[in-house]
Amino acid sequence: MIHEMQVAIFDLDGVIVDTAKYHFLAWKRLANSLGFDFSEADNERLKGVSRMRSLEILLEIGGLSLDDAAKARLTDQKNDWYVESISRLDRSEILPGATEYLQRLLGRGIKTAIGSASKNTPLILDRLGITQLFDVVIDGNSVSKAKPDPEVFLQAADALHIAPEYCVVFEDAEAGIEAARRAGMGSVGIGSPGTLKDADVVVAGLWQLVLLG
Ligand code: B16
Ligand code: MG
Repeated sequence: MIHEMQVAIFDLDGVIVDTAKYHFLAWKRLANSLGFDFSEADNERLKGVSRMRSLEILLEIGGLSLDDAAKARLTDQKNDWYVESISRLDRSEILPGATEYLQRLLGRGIKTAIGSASKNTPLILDRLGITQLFDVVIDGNSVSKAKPDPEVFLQAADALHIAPEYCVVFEDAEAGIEAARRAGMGSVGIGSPGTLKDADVVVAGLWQLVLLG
């Protein structure tokens, strides 16, 4: 049975704003400081992935193996550089159609939520000036299991007291689409149908949904 959407849950990076480029610059700077290079293609592997797991992938690329204390120092360093760049974010970096689509949903009485892996979510929403467009924000500060685990999306549904089958997740990463499926929610992939083949619907960006009305 197909249910009409009552809650729209949005991933942040890649759906509302493209912070991947700033993650990339910080990870590349870290790799370079460790004596190896890190390409944009490598960065694709980090999208939607938690901070510590991202470092582990980066170290794998550089052929390095470090203890937990050293890894914690490196993730802190990367995050300091990343926060430095996102502190300069402004509204012009909101992805096309995101604000319009959120306003449309709220006008129709549909609840909105953020379901992101990023611990920097509050800062990013604040810099973009869109915190008030979300009824609930669930992010890396409140979840213990990373996508494809459904925890982040289930917490959002729970906070809004709506059953998962009435929720739809908007995601740019395969792991996020898988998390939506495991949560028992519908999914809209943001990106290419080739990569997001398990999504119920795929669009190039939220602007396409604004066009459809
Ligand atoms: P932070 P999303 C994810 O955001 C990013 O795609 C991923 O590259 C990043 O490592 C992760 O957040 C954690 O971010 O280091 O800021 O806590 O796509 O889940 O909105
Ligand atoms: Mg994402």
